[in-house]
Order: sequence, then C-alpha cells, then structure tokens
Amino acid sequence: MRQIVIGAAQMGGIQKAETRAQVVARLLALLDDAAQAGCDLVVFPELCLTTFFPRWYSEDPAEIERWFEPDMPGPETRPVFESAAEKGIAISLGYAELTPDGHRFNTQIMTDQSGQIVGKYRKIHLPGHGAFDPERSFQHLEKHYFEPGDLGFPVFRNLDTWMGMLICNDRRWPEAYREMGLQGVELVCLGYNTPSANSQNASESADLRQFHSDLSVQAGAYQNSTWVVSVAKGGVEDGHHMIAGSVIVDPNGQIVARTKTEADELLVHACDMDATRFGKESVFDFKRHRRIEHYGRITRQTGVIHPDGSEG
Ligand code: ING
Repeated sequence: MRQIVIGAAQMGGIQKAETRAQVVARLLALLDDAAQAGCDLVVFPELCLTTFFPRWYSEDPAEIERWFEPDMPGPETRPVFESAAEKGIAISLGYAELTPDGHRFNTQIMTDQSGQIVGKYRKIHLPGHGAFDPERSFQHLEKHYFEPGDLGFPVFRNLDTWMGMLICNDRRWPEAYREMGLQGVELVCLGYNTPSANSQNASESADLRQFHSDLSVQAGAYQNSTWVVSVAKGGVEDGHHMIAGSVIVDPNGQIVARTKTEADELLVHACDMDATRFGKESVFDFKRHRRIEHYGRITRQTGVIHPDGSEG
C-alpha cells in the first residue's frame, strides 16, 4: 500500500508587522510537530510567509517588494527547507514570487523528502479586483499584485504518487481539478486565505463561506478520485478575520480530518494513495465515459453566451 502520512499545517493570522524570522519560527515549530507525528509530507497555506497583503492597496514599490521572495529558498526561508530535509519530510508552501525578470506570481512549490523542489504552480484564478475599490468594505487586490499563472496545472511524481497543486480561489473552479485529473492526479495540495466576510455582500455568513470552501474541495476530490489537502491561513490579521477549517478529503469526497482551531495547528492523516484507484477505474474512468465532442464551450468560450446570442 502506497501510504503517505500527510500533515496539513494550518496557520493562524500573520500580522502586517510580523517579520519573516518570526513567521519562519512558526513554520519550524509546525515541522517539529510533523516529525513527532511521523509525517512524510507537510502542506503549508497560501502566502504562508506574509500577511494577506492584497487586502492593502499600495503603489509604493519599496513597500510592495517587502511582500515578495526573489529566491526560494532564500536566506530567511532556507532553515525551513533544511529542517524538512533533515526530518525527511517533503513540504509544499505558498509565497509571493518575484521572478528575476520582474514578474509577480502567487506561487506554491513542492519539495521531495531531500528538500529539492520538484513542483511549482502559479495561481491561475486570481479573484477580486485590480484597482482600489472604495465601494468594498475591504480590498482584495490580487489582480493588482499578481499576474495570472503561466505554468498551467502541472502534475509531477513525488513520494511514488502523482501530485498537483492549486491555490485558494482555484479550488472553486472544476476545470482546475479536471486538468490534473486528466493527468491522473492522486493528491492535490492547496492552501487558502479566505476572508470570512464578503466585501460586497454583508449578509453572506462565515458559515456559508466555510460551506463553499468544503463543497469545492470535496467535489474536486470525488469527481477526479483524488485526495485533496486544503490548508488555511485563518484567524485574524490586523483586524481582518479569515476562515480556518483546514481539511483532508479522501478520493470519495469525504472529509476525513478537520482542524479544530483558527491558530497554528497540524492536522495529520495517513492517506492510502491506492484508494484513488477504484474511482479512476469505475465511475470516473475518463477514457470510458467522457464525451469530449460535447464539451467544446468549456475551452472555446470564457463568459456566458445565451442561445439567442446575448451575453452575460
Ligand atoms: N481568497 C478567496 C477564495 O477564493 C474569495 C477569495 C472568497 C473569492 C470567497 C470568492 C468567494 O477563497 C483567495 N485568496 O483567493
């Protein structure tokens, strides 16, 4: 049996004033917990090195640069890679990437158990808006700070398993899972920073947003017969609350483990990768059941076009 003991390393809020060193100390503590628990792989959240800075509008290059990593690992993050390698733990972590030629992405990497990066994903579905919006109770400026990812939805081999990654809003889009499902993905690792309030609809409850988060990852897991590890940075950041509720979802779409707090908390589950086989060979045997001749709109069309030709 191909078993991976997976640690979902949920984080509580990271305050704007928190230094990289302070955050790295939290990641190292979660890694120590993971070693104690016998983890083979640990998944950290989206943007796990900084506060969720897209809630703040800035045009000051110096301030913006503060949030981005030109190197991964860099001097401040190397201790995380070294500690994981010493423990024989593969890690996946999310960060704001600044490329050598000046491009900015919301990125997640994955290492093997020796600390080598074996997978990289750049967030494709950027939610929110690109310009400061005074109508909103708070900003969500990912389209201002990041470019859409340019790597597609890669699937790679790690720990004798086909793995892929998503980031936050991606988990709401079935196409993202299916792109990996069609590559045979068996484990999808993703992190999220999800505000518990809707900046445009005050009546939307935190419970409904948690429900949508769970629904999305459970559907993605079941409909592609894959494990999904979905890890929050939750709790309060400078007065802004985000949902926690990190979960590990099995290939039947069942939540097998969920965090209990909104703080730094390691969630551990022994995941049998062979449990993905039955679904892939029966109800979701894509080769046997899919009828791609009827799916043209999904890649030909971006928005809604009604049968009478009217849009939106
Ligand atoms: N955050 C949120 C997410 O997709 C959001 C933004 C929340 C969009 C709820 C739509 C509905 O979970 C990030 N970082 O994508």
